[in-house]
Amino acid sequence: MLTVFSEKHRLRDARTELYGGLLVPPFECPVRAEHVLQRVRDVGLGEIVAPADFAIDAVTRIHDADFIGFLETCWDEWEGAGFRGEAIATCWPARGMQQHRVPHHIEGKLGHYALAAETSICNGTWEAARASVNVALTAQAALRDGAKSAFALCRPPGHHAAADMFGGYCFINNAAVAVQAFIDQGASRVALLDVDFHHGNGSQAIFYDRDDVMFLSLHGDPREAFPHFLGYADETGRGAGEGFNHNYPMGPGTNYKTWAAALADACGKISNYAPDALVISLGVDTFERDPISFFKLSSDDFKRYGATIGGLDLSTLFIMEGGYAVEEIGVNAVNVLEGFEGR
Ligand code: SS9
Ligand code: ZN
Repeated sequence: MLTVFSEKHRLRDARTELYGGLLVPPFECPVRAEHVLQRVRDVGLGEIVAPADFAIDAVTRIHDADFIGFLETCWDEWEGAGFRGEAIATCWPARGMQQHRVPHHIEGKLGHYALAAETSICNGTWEAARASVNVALTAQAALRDGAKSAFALCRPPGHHAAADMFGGYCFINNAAVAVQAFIDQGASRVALLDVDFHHGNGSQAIFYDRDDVMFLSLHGDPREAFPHFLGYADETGRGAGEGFNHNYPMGPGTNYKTWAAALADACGKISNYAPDALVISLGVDTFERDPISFFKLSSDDFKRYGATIGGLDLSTLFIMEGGYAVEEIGVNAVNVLEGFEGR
């Protein structure tokens, strides 16, 4: 399987994450991608290529242009305002306040466009996010050109990013942009399966009204886990999209047996939908030793479920999302790909 990787991911190297009331080194850090790349090399998964440059149009098919403009200029505006730390949102349009007017001051803009406060914006964030979506689009183009599968080693991740919101370590929704590329190239139906520990709130929101994209997510119950305010089982889609959104929230301590039963159900729905392409939001923070999550999958379980996904026999694009046990992230992510290939 082809892997697409950009060195530019390193430009996303924030010093701070607001966690438990402390500013700590971010869980979402550059060494994550290096470990995955090393494992791809070690097992000889296949060719590794750098991304092509894509026009921003592919991104604005999914994201609002004003939001993209904000991401581009946020760091300069923040520095220009005289702040000394990294850019962190501290106030929001909460209940009863104006939701739609975008303030001029960077502090107000941050509150408007942020869905959470853990994700600091720093110099280089925009360039890395731009490179990350180019990685996804390059891998997508390989499928368009006939490849059966490809691995987009994206960093920063994307599934929490909505049309006009960043947060949960995500800025541009790489998977959603890739899904839209398939549709724009003529696909009638695309399935987006999110196996990251966290609910893919951004992806769900983006496709919630649509029947040409089925979104399915297996994740920590939002009553107990980030993003806390979306990801319930009764969120099934709206309008034309009714019946095309499927959430599988699961509680603390969920083991492989329970998780795999949810995956089997999701695969049944995907199979019935008969999509032209399958996109996987591949987060491996379901791992038993992940520092911020509560599922109990072992490294071997990743290989097992890769085989289940391979059994669907669909054109499949893997997009890297989360996974914070950095020592094991390479083995776990590549186990899914090897399982998929029947190795
Ligand atoms: C955990 C706080 C989680 C954000 C997590 C984003 C994961 C992206 N107690 N904060 S895959
Ligand atoms: Zn996650």
